[in-house]
Amino acid sequence: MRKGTFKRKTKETDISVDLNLDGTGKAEINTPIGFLNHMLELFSFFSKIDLKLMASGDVLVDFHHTVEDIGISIGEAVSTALSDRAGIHRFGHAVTPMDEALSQVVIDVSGRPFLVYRSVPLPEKIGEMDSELFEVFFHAFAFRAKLTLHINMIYGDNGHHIIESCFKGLGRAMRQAVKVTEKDIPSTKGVI
Ligand SMILES: [Mn+2]
Repeated sequence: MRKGTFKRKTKETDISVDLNLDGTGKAEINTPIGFLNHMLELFSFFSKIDLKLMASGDVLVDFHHTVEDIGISIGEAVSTALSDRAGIHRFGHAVTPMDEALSQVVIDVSGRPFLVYRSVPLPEKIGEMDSELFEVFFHAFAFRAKLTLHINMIYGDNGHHIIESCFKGLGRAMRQAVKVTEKDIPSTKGVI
């Protein structure tokens, strides 16, 4: 079982993550941001990554610190769980509809942190969450998990649907990318 744990306590946030890449998609998510809880439960379900996340933070300022630090913490735990990344499929992709919305998510667990984020126009807030924070989350996650992540929103009208298709897609793409399908480290360099 490939497991990762990460704890981070600062003056702004207090976060702990326990995850299992070889899980069944069991989520226990407890953050002060309802919409993010909903998104991370979907991510866990579709990735089959068991995810236990406890987070509190200075949400009276705004959600920025908490969202960013949750992205950092999940990314770090994923990186720990992947260890030397031997045997992983490495690539994953998903085109995911949610009613009228469609998004494309592509992952390369490359060891090279990168985010391409192409958004369609979103409402200023989804739930209580500022829409600009989704990019903050995906950036923190990709950079700490050390993977290349492309989030390409293709179209959609409803902000909830558009973002939900992205998080489901992230889960589906991660499931493929971290699955053990190879014998060796999947790079011609021999190192990821
Ligand atoms: Mn929903």
